[in-house]
Amino acid sequence: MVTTIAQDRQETVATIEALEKRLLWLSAWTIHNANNIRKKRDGLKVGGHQASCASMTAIMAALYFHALRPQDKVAVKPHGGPLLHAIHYLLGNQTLDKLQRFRGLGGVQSYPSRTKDTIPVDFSTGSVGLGVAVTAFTSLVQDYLIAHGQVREEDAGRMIALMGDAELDEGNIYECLIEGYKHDLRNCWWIVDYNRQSLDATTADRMFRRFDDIFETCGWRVVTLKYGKLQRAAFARPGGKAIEDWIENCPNAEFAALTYQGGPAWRERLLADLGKNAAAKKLIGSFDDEQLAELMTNLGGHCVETLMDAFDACDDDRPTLFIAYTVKGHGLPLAGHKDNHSGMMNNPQMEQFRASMGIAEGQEWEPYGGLGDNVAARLDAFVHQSALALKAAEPVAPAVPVPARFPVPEGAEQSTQAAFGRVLLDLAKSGEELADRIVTTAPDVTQTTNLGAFVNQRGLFRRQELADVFHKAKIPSAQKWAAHAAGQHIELGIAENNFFIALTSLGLAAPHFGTRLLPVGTVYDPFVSRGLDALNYGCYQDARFLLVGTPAGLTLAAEGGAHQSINTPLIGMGQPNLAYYEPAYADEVALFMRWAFDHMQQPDGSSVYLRLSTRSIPQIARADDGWEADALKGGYWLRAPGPDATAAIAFTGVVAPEALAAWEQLADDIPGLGLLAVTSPDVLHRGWSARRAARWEGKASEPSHVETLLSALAPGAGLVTVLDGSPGALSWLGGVKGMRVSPLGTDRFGQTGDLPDLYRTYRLDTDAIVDAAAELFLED
Ligand SMILES: Cc1ncc(C[n+]2csc(CCOP(=O)(O)OP(=O)(O)O)c2C)c(N)n1
Ligand SMILES: [Mg+2]
Repeated sequence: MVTTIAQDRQETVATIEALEKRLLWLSAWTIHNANNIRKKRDGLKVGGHQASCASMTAIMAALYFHALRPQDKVAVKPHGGPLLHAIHYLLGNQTLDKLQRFRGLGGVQSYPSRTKDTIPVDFSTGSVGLGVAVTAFTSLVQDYLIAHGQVREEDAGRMIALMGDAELDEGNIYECLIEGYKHDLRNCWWIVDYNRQSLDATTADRMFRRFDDIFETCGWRVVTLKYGKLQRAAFARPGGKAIEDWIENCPNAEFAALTYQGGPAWRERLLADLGKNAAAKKLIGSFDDEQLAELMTNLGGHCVETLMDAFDACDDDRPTLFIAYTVKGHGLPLAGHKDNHSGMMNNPQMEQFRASMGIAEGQEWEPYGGLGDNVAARLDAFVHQSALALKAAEPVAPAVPVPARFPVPEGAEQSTQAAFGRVLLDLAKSGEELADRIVTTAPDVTQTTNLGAFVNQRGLFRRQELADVFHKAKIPSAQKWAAHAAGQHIELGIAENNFFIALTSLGLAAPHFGTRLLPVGTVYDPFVSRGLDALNYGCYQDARFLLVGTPAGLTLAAEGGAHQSINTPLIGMGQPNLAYYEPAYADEVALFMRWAFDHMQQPDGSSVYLRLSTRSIPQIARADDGWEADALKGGYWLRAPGPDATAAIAFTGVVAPEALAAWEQLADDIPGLGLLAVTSPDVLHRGWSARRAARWEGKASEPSHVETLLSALAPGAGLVTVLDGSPGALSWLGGVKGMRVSPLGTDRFGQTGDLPDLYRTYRLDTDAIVDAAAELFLED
């Protein structure tokens, strides 16, 4: 019986090893085809990373065809993308046509993409490091969903990152490790393709074992897979220990160089170093050149059986780092060469590879080319029985109903930030299902961004209950922050990368787990920039969240230039999959928040970014709701222009009082002067671009909203634009109808001061707007 199990195991190992070879071939051939066979029109390099793929074929084969369970999710190292497509090609999920168009329009994407690739991709990758950390945060999200009864504990999957070793240099990895430790991270595996080569260089030898220390300190189990089965067998033979010690002490760069040089070089070097040891010399002599090269590079990460054993041994939920030693370019002539990151096999090398695989010319795309029918059928059957084949398509999560209106916070003077907090508080108290699905988070700025009241109502999330010590001790405080499993606020340390990656994971709950969360994250607006790549990463894979940047702008007066955001309106405009709004009044805040919770759930929706302020401003009376539809489209006339008006003031956000005061001063002198509230420079501009694009594509289209708004002015009218941020966010309005513009805004760093001083100094006050309006008519 025991023998049978062992035999079965050996058969499985052999099958996976055979599949590994297919992955190596198909990934190399896909890249070769795109670069050397497909017709080129632009003289540009197509690229692809044959060596980066080759170094993790065994890891991926052992993971995907053995260890992976249907509920697990994987982020694949960006440059290993072709391997993922090869796996899905074998499964029948990927088409030949798309493989042939690798890196071409409509073909397989360079790096795995959730939104653009048609195979199942759990996480997009590309910006190294982020695809790793996202798995940890998604595991935390899974725990959140389990705690809230939205996912069953027995359905918990493992969140797995297949990563390059250079990703360990990214700071966001360590920020994430610390946050993970705080939140008792589990069900997370990171598997390092430890080929000790990055793009430019070989990894510093000094890091040897340091990663173990770092990860173990943060509560991870570290499993190092240094040697493969062949090596371990050789080490056990007489003289083997000397070879083991030699490898152990061999600098990374030398190991790589010898690998590239091959068998004779290995022999020469080993004999030079170990020749005096008779047993070692004899052992070395027992291998021919090819065998010796195979032995020396049979590292743990290339040994399917070693990998399978290691994965099998970790059958609990402890976070685990597997350091799988590999050779970059393993099995290819690129192996070990220092320039192999973008290195490509040439035609003769590819020919030789094809011949060695027994693949006939013209049969290169055959999934099992070069194999006998029986073997091919066996491999095909094996692949189709794997857990991956059983994985269901991503679920479609039912929508969470959004009330038709949110009550408008009351108060004659209000700030948009306070209104935001009030809307959330009202929701928390409302008993709406929507409120139960909101999950808030902030990088240590919960109170100062007005999330506190919501958290008082709904509590902090912790898997293990954590009492509020201050509350228990009856120490008076506005914050009642007991932490428990039903809590709805995920407290994060002050690391904005983590914040955006957490929003990404939360914002993918619907496709990942089939149940919706409506994440709301707050951050000081200037520190949006700190996590910008992570924000882009979340948007790139269409995660859905509400981002609130607050407080923003010079309005932060006394906080000074280091805390006053300037260019975030341009970020809001430039970032795809993120609709940016900047309300001025509390009723706009309520309107946009309601819209955001709906838009985040629409198939063609997106994430939403609100840029808010702590400055209280007088609210205005509304005659009716007529402004609302236009406000959602990006702008409305707060004071409609008269017939043939020759000018208008267009403002965004918190400078509304200055814009209104200027309008009042100028209204007599400039007949029909309009006052345009631009609630979203982003949505307005996108609408305008889309209109023009539609025209180029020959589609009929309605005028865009901004064209309609500005049509109310006389041809050749002038515009004064003003916002507490980069003036470029509004100055483009002049281009819509060919109008002259006097743009106001901030285009240099702020400084401390009170608001009147700063607004005067930076030309955001009423006088500046009046002067700018005069300029419109003075210039010729
Ligand atoms: C944030 C970011 N910076 C730079 C790059 C460019 N880049 C792509 S791969 C790479 C090195 C990757 O080395 P490693 O992680 O060791 O992968 P492998 O050796 O397996 O190719 C670099 C610098 C990137 N993709 N993302
Ligand atoms: Mg590497």
